[in-house]
Amino acid sequence: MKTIMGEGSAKGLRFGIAVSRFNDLFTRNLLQGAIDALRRHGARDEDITVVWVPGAFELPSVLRPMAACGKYHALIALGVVIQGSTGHAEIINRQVAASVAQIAADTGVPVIDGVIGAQNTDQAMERSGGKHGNRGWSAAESAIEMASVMKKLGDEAL
Ligand code: INI
Repeated sequence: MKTIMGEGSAKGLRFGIAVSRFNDLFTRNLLQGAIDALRRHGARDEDITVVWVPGAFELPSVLRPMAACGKYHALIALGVVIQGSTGHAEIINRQVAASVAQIAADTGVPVIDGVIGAQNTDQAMERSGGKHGNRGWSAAESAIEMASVMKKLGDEAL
């Protein structure tokens, strides 16, 4: 039996982070959490690229070329979509999640969905450094694990 598992070290790995300015009161905390986690696990600052976009809807527009360029071992999408009265938020959430999965499947580069879907600002606060932790931090940990596991898969004759 062969078991392949990712490791927790980010040493020598390159990461791209796409983050939305919409709701930046919260997305700045997500970004800080993600960067802290990458650093804490051994990533160097010169191996982290951050790209800002207007809103969560625009995240896939930059993630696709970032995934296709071959530079990054894993990508992280960060945003906060808060439910309004129109259903617009629900559409954005679904579209972004589907696009992120599609980009990862098309390119083979892991793309971690760190977009928070919140009912209100309290929920957004709780998940961007509040009592439910920081989704940016956990997204970065997933990115490290996936970067590591994909590297191992590449080294293995499957
Ligand atoms: N963008 C977000 O990142 N979060 C939101 O909650 C949000 N809402 O609710 O409207 C939002 N809208 C903007 C959207 O992402 C695009 O930037 C805009 O539609 C232009 O394409």
